[in-house]
Amino acid sequence: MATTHSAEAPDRDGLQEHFDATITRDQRIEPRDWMPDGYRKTLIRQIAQHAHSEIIGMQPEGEWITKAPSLRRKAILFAKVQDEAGHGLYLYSAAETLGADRADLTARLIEGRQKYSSIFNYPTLSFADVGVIGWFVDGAAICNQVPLCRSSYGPYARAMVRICKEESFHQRQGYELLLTMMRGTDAQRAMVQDAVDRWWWPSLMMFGPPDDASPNSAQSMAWKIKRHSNDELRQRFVDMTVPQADKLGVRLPDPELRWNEERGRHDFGTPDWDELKRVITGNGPCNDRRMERRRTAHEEGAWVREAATAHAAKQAARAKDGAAA
Ligand code: BYC
Repeated sequence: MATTHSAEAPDRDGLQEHFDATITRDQRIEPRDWMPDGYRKTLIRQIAQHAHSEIIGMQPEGEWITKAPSLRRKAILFAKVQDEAGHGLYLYSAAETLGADRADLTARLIEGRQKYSSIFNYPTLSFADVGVIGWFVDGAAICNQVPLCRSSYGPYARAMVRICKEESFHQRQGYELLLTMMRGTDAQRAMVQDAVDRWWWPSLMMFGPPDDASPNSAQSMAWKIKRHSNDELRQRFVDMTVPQADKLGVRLPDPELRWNEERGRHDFGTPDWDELKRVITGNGPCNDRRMERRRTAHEEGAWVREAATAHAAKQAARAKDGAAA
């Protein structure tokens, strides 16, 4: 561990050397360790975007809680959306270990100064979308986030371990819902295919721009924050999903999708990168709706934050009085 708190703390060159050696040895950087400003900023950016994605990501599926077709499906969906709130909270806590302030990060999101994942700016038009989000979006999240369990920053990596366990339950509930619908009526099968058609390409975009247009990847990989490039993880997701689509009996909407014997991987078409740019810059189908909902929830939750703060102050004052008595 690159601890900086001893009286003989090494000079700046020594600190950098110690940091570099920690990364090279595949050991973890912890909150009290010295780290370069760029490393800290990159982590705050990525962790905050990830936290915001979890919180905004509650909306598209959350809209179906009151419309779920059975009590069992409602309970499952409720639990999943609640897990996403929990993921957001672990991640905001991880960002706070880097000196960020959760209220400030929330303000940045609400003011449009920080991003969240493009995927949550698409509408959920039928209950099949709940299944496809579990299958594709949580499946993509697993491909992207399992390697983050080995991220060089300790609190982020540890948060990811628990998040990934929950994501794999989320993915299976989505796939199980789709299997059930595919065993149903023609109308239900058509609903699943329609949801697959709408969510496939946006799911591939979750992995970020192609490697040659990803400004942050090289440095993030050198710091071992990211362990694989955007294109590598996208490829893994395609390879993982194709056999699952066959088993389910749906068609993935890509005429260029085929197995490449030589590469031992699937070839696939190019996502519409202009669409990704539009969605990231606030011009996707649901950006305004998502942000409006988030702002309203924040304003309507002000009394809860005030009450919690007043309660914490009262508890602290009582503890102090108790200690003095
Ligand atoms: N959407 O240089 P790049 C979940 C931005 S939550 C929006 O490749 P990087 C779930 C990128 O931030 C899923 N923005 O960046 C929740 C950067 O912008 P800035 C969320 C995107 O960071 C509820 C710029 O484009 N997952 O699974 O090296 C229900 C250039 O990109 C996107 C995470 O957050 C995008 N798709 O790589 C269900 C995982 N792609 O900041 C499920 C953690 C790129 O320079 N994050 N941008 O202005 C990561 O792994 C990486 O941050 C990314 C991007 C792969 C996403």
